[in-house]
Amino acid sequence: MSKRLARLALIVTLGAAIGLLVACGGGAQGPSVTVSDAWARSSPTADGNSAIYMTIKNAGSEADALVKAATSVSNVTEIHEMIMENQVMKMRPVAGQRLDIPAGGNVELKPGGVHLMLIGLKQQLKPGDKVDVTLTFEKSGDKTVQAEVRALEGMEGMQH
Ligand SMILES: [Cu+2]
Repeated sequence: MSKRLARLALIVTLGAAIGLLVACGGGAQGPSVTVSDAWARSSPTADGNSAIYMTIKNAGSEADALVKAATSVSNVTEIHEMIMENQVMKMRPVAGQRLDIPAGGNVELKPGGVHLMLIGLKQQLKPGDKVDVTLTFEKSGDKTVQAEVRALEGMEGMQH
């Protein structure tokens, strides 16, 4: 290789390295998902069902989706939503068990809205207890968060 070619090769290599640094340093690529204020509804008995609520925030530039949830305290965990049917609020599994978390968005799981349904409790959930929830996101992968058990005051007769 001539001296001149060698210098050219070096410049090209440096250029590529700088380009890579810029691409990685941007930080705005892809989704950036964080979960806050996760809590579980207390249960009066050691069997039956319960629900978990939380806020999922995506500060990134790309949408993500919650595609699965699991806990150690229930046999099954499903993503549910509430719908109005003949003037009655009903819940049903979210289509395809896929909850979109839009880029720059905030998705709130709360009583009367979208929730994680704990089906077939293995133990009673008492206020103050902690429940580990593993959330699987389409792009961000698995995230485990801790939900604190709280009583759902004033809504005893209402499910979820
Ligand atoms: Cu439900």
